[in-house]
Amino acid sequence: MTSPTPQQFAQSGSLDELYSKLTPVMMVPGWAKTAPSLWPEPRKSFQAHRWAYDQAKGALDAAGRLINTELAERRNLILQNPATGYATSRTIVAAYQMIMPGEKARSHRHTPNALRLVIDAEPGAYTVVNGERLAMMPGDVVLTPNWCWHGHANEGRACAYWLDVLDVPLVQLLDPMFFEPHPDDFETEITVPNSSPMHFAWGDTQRRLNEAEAKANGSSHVEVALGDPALDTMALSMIKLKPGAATPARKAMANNVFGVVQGEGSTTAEGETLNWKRGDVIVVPSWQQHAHHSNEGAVLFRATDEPVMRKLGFMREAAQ
Ligand code: GTQ
Ligand code: FE2
Repeated sequence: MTSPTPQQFAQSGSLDELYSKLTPVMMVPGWAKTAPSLWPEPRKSFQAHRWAYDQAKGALDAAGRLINTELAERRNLILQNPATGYATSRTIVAAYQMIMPGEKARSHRHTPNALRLVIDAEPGAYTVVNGERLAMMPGDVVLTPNWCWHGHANEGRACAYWLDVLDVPLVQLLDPMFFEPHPDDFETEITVPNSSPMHFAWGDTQRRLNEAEAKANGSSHVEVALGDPALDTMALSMIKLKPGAATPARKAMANNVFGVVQGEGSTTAEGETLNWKRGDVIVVPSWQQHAHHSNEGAVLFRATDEPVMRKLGFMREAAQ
C-alpha cells in the first residue's frame, strides 16, 4: 500500500479504515493496542535462582581438557536466568571462569564494566588491569571498569576459579557496546602496586566485617561496601550473616547477584527457598522480597545495579 496523503488520513470514515492507513506509515493507535505499555508495578520477568559451584567447577574442569585460551577468549560459563535468554538479571550477567596453571587469557577492553570475585586460587593467579598486576586469591574482588585493559594469568600450580559479574545486558540495552583486543595479545608491561583502587583484598574485607560486627551489637548481619560505589553501574558489598538470625526481608527496585564467600545457608525470595553453599551464586531480581539465613554464619558478596536506579531516579524500597 502506498503512503496515504494527509487528506486521505483526514477523510477516514471508520477506525478500521484509519488503522489500515496507519500501518504503512508505521504508526499505531495507542488506544487500540492489545498489550499495555504501562503497568502499575514491576513485572517479574526474571526469576530468583541458584547456581551450584560444584557443578560449574566440574564443567570448567572438563572445559579445561576440551578448550584452551588460544581458542576461547575466556573459558567462562554464563549463568542464564531460567525465565529469559542470555542474562542473569535485567542489567547484570554473571559467569564462572577458570584458567589453568601456565595459561593466559589475553588482554582486551570493553565498555561493559566488570569485576570478579575469586573462589578458588593459589598464589600466582592474577589479573593485569591497565598494566597493574593484581593478585587473585580467594575472597579477593578485582575491578575492570569501562574501557580498562585486562587479561588474566595463572603462574600458580592449581586451576584458578572465579565469578565474573558484568553489566553487559545494560550495555546491550543502551547500545554503547565497544570491544577491542590488546595490540600485544597479553599485556606484559606490568607493575606490581602495593595497593590499588581496583583490588579489594579478602584480608582487608574480613577485618572490616569483624570491626562492623563488634560495633553492631546483636543485629542479624553487617554489610560493608567495597568502593563508593565500585563502578558507575554496580555497587559491591560483603554481608556477614549472624548464625541463626534471618536478615530483615527486603524488597527494592534493584537487581542483586550474590556470591557465597563462606559458609552455607538459604535465601528466600517471594516465598521460594534457595539453599546455597560456598561458591554458589544466587540472583534476586528487582522488586522481589527476600531474606537470608544461615545456621552457622556465612559471608555473601553482593553486586547490585542500585547506582543505576538511583541516578535515574528509579530506586524504591517497599515498606515492610
Ligand atoms: O574476564 O574479561 O565472563 O570479557 C565475560 C566477558 C569475562 C573477562 C566474562 C569478559 C570476561
Ligand atoms: Fe573482559
